[in-house]
Amino acid sequence: MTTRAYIGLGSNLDAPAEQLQNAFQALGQAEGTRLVAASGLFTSDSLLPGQPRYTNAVAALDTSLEPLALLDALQAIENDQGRVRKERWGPRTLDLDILLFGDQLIDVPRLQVPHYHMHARAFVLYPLAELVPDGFCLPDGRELAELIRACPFVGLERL
Ligand code: A4P
Ligand code: MG
Repeated sequence: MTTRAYIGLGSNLDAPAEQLQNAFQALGQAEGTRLVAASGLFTSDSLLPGQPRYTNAVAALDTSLEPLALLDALQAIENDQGRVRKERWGPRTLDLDILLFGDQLIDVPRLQVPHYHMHARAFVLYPLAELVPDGFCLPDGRELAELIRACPFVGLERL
């Protein structure tokens, strides 16, 4: 059995667009997962002042992995691409977040899904919208199109 998962990609160090292209490739090669689709790349200013601009995208995966095994696989890809965890929210070569895992609600110490704040982040919602069918809803029943209407495109640039 496979589950459709959506992964948020972000980078603001060391050629972000290349980091994301490499990450899409790595996601496609990860054991037990298949890359179904990749969104376009979007740039925006960091939510934290004083950090380089971010490039973000979203990937759709079909995976036979359990959620925590998928998180392990994503963290291995982050590490392969030179992620150094110094401080939470610090600049990074690659950040991979599990946005959605089927329609599951997950709340364990290592993993909360849906990813917190995804419902209010333009750099998540707009690329996600490129990959989902019309009328797509989050597990809490809120429609993606509605979240997007409440979250203007302002400051986002599609490469
Ligand atoms: N974790 C819990 N839930 C999840 C999940 N759904 N997916 C845990 C992935 N990981 C999850 O993550 C810290 C821990 O969160 C992990 O060990 C995992 O067990 P991390 O990637 O080391 O830390 P982080 O990314 O620094 O923290 P966080 O909270 O994910 O940061 P955000 O929210 O991603 O914010 N501005 C723009 N324009 N674009 C961005 O992408 N990103 C950030 C970082 C700030 N500003 C930004 C952007
Ligand atoms: Mg993260």
